[in-house]
Amino acid sequence: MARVVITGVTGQDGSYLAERLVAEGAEVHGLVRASDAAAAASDALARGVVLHEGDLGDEDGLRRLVDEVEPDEVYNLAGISSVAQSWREPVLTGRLSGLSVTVLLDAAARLQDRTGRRVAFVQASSSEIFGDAAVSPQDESTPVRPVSPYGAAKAFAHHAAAVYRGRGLHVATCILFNHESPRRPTTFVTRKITSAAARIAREGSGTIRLGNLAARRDWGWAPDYVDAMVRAARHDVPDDFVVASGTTHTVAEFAEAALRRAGLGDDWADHVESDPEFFRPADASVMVGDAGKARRELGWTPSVTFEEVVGRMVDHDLELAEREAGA
Ligand code: GDR
Repeated sequence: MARVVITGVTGQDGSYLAERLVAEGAEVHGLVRASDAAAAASDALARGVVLHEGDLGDEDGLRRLVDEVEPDEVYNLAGISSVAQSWREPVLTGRLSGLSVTVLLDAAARLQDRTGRRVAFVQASSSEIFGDAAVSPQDESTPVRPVSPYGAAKAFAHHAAAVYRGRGLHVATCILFNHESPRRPTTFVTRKITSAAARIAREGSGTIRLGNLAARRDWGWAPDYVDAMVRAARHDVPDDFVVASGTTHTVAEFAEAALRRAGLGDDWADHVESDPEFFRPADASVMVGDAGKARRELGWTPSVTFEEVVGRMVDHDLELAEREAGA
């Protein structure tokens, strides 16, 4: 039975990944912050995850976790995941999403040396490492040139992963483009839109205040991206893999699709406003990934289209709004 450590187990990807690995019969250990521990405990019990309270900023604690569990696979999904937040807390972002990755990589490499067993490590890398890329679509050879503190932290971690791969650790990076689900918090634009669309549909009026409506992103379905990470961990050759749908849409198009799904099709534009408050100091204008390498080498394919991602999220939020109204 595989023993697995997941950092960020309470997040969108971590929870899907934990469910999948538990269903496969793996022994899954998850790192949770003290502040999330109580809430996570009830969920984790249902998911069959062994929780370990800890913090990415605590180097000794991270090393102890790896030493004690002696995992076959480590999935590093924890960190500050919001680009917008990284502009407010750049130093913390660098520490948690950048430096702490080195601690985990180093602990995994030492474990491998000590036990002589392969330790597979997957780093959740990000399309944000490419910044405002000069080429489109972006692939594994696109220059790393971030434009946000989050992107810089992820770029550091991405390079650190390659360093430890060179040292003999089985490190794969999945360069994840945006991936969504009903488990997304509303701090991200997709869920902000779908939850607002459901509220507007329910109340009959209202607007969604957004930032840059022209930003183009490559939005996929989160469980598909988790599947890519598992494939990367178990692939013979540790490598970098872009994980993306290959299609790109503007924020305005996402809003239109969501409002249409919620039954507000014809006058969808009346429900959307652009507000300078939500613009970022710098933001990539077009992101779209070429996942050809993941398709060829990992046999990975995305299974859910853009329209269906939007549809599933809106349907979930309509149901939620209905339940809350009835409560
Ligand atoms: P992103 O996701 O920054 O790409 O990072 P987010 O959903 O926050 O933004 C996507 C795009 O939408 C624009 N935008 C807004 N964003 C937010 N949050 N709120 C708004 O009101 C709004 N209006 C427009 C943004 O400027 C941006 O262009 C996500 C995270 O999951 C990262 O962890 C991950 O690494 C990357 O995707 C790939």
